[in-house]
Amino acid sequence: MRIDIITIFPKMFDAVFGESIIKRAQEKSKVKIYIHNLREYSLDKHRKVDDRPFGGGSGMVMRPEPVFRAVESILSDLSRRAKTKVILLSPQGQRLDQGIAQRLAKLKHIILICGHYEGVDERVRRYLVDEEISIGDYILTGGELPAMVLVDCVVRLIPGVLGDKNSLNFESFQDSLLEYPQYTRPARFRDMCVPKVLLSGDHKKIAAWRRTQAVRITQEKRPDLLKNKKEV
Ligand code: 9D3
Repeated sequence: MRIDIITIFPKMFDAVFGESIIKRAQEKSKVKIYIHNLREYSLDKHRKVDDRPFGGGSGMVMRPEPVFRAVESILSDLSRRAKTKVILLSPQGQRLDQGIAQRLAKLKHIILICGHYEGVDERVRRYLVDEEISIGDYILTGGELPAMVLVDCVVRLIPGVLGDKNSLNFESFQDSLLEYPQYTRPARFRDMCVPKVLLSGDHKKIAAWRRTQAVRITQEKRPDLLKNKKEV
């Protein structure tokens, strides 16, 4: 998969994409991530990327020209536009969830536009963007953190990024449950003991216990996650 990110803060991505699983996924050529500085696509003499809103009002609006030029330049690099989606990170978007991540993970190429200021010129939304995505109902200062969240959850779904264990679990019921209680050594810590079943060596019993616990915890903490599920 190829991911292009258009942003006015390119340095924000270095730490997140330069570590851990995303770093390894790039090294293994499972994903290629390109960060583009929006300012470099501005034809304005001061490389301005924002301007005052027509009709007045507070705040600034992202100008269409640099955004269109950035997307067009990325697309012209490529032989074809197949399985490419242009995505705007915006508070108006559909809320990111695991289903959206799974759908995006099947694409060849995504282009992410990080919104800023009070918003982007509506023509970007209407004529350039295929899809708008939000990461939740709270107000952030821009689309950069949401873009990193989206990349993180999509990249881990690309086959070969995590290893085979994950791909077997793909879209399974287990994925919509919260985690069962986990323990590690020692078996007894300050008089607090690990549940006996986990020390029993009976793998069937352990699996059954974990499943029951996962369902119980999900029912208690996030009953909404179980609502659309039939099999328990
Ligand atoms: C206070 C300004 N708001 C007026 C209605 C609009 C607004 C514009 C831009 C609010 C936040 C932002 C910056 N946020 C994003 O670009 C963003 C975002 C978010 O704030 N929350 C969750 N997901 C996302 S995706 C992009």
